Amino acid sequence: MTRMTPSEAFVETLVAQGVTDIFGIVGSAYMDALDIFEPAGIRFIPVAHEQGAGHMADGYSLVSGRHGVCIAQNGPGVTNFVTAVAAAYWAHSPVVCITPETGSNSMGLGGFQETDQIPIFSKITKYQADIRRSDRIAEQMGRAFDLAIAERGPVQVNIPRDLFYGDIDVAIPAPRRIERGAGGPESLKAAAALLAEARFPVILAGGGVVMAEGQAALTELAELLKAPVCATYLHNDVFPASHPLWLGPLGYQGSKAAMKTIAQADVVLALGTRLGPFGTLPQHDIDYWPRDARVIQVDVDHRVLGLVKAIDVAVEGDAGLAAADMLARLRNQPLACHGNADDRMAEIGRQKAAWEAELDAWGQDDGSPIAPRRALRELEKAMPEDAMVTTDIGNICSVANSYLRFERPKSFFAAMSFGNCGYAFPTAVGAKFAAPERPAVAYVGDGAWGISFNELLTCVREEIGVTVVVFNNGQWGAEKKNQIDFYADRYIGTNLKNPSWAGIAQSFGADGIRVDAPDQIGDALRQATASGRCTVLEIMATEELGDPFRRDALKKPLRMLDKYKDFTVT
Ligand SMILES: Cc1ncc(C[n+]2csc(CCOP(=O)(O)OP(=O)(O)O)c2C)c(N)n1
Ligand SMILES: [Mg+2]
Repeated sequence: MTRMTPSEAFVETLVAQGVTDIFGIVGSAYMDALDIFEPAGIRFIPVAHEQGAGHMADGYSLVSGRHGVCIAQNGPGVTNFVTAVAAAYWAHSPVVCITPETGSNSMGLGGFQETDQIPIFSKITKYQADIRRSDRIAEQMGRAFDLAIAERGPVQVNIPRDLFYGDIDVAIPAPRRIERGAGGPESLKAAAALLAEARFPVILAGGGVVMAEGQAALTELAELLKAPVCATYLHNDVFPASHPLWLGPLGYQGSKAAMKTIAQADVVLALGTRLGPFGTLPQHDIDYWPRDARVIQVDVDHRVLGLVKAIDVAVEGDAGLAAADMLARLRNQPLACHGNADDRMAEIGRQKAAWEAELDAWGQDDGSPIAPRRALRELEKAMPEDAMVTTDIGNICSVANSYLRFERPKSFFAAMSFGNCGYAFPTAVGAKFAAPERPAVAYVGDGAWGISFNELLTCVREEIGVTVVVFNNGQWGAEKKNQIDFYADRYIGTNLKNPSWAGIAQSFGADGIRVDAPDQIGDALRQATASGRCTVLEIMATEELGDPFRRDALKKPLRMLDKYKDFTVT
């Protein structure tokens, strides 16, 4: 035990957990601790809005493999975190959200900046350290940091502001990292037996493979089985796009080659994925999920095994270790899938070629303003090889799913199933802080840009060279698409009147480039990513829109009252 102040215990626990960067906005609530961040070796990154800090912590954690940490003033600063923490929850990001609270000496009196901060985060965190005694700060905080990694998700550290003061005897806990395993031996044996019998095995690889750093084991297993590899929705970086067995992502605006191939599977190995319902919805009018196939699902979280899809074998294990274990079991066995491997390779080749030809045909338009698919194809071709790309929620950003290919993991970050507009840019900023040597590129629609462009302030102040591609189509396009398809073209709230986003960027002190023609896109992207400066590429896009997100969840409107009868659509 050492005698120190609670602020010192707080900062020493951060140091013990390896924290070197914290995103937030200053506040009196934690200024006593903030004052010693620098001598502790912790950089405080001041942002424009706490939501931005939360997303930056998310991007930072996914790239670094360490915690992303954010902190704010009690009350309004803390409530500004909510959207970002919810997004991190569904992205399985180990974000530590530090929420100083109103003083324990006046709690309940409705003094200043008071709200009950525990219920607000209760459904979007894996663990909440609600500190009520200053001499437990280090112990409870250490546990929160440990659980963020062990359970892969955000945690909250809630500290009444008066508890930073005083003096305590304390031992700073060392981080505890729990070793993972491949899974139960019986389930792994059953999984290997299914794979050995399979005549058309397909691997569906999810974010768990990236988090487990299991790409090498996945690749070896796929090569042994000559099994094509599909990526789960928005996990396009799980398998190298140049690999002959690569097929691309399933899900909204995903790869037709992946969909048409998995539809033929007799055994699916779902590796490191919860098989989220949105990610396997029919797309491009293809209902591809192979209902008759036998499914092996591997995940570290036993609660998601068999939750969404019917499965035959459940393996509670680390995706990489489980893949390595199955590989070892299968290596010296006769495998049914070897008998027809050449046919399968030929089939994969045909499906990939057909999908590429379709993408090429869609990307021919030379017009100005620029057709979205042409823009996305040009960006794909000019993307630096080790780029980290984030995408927002929006129609063009979602269509980008067909065009985002990666060679290495930890390269693609999207607003997974929380789907919040405004995610991509601050997440790219956080990613860039974690890996300053890699180009960071955010794809953002003009509507979502209105939510998030304030973080240009952070980039300029902190000299962070993120490239933002803003698709200016003058509309909240993804939602307008619903009004086109379901609401007789009644555009309520979906048309946008934009300023010059390139000009706005310049006035912030960043670079801004307006791009009017497709043949300017490649050079503009290369220039922006090489410049080391924060740059907004404003792509002047047509109003063309791809399929809507939620055709599954919308119905043609029926009105029963006379006054609304003209608003029925049949
Ligand atoms: C925070 C938030 N608000 C609203 C929505 C609903 N929403 C989903 S997509 C979308 C439109 C996005 O428009 P834009 O960013 O311009 O991209 P576009 O669809 O035009 O390509 C909206 C409003 C959301 N997902 N998140
Ligand atoms: Mg738009």
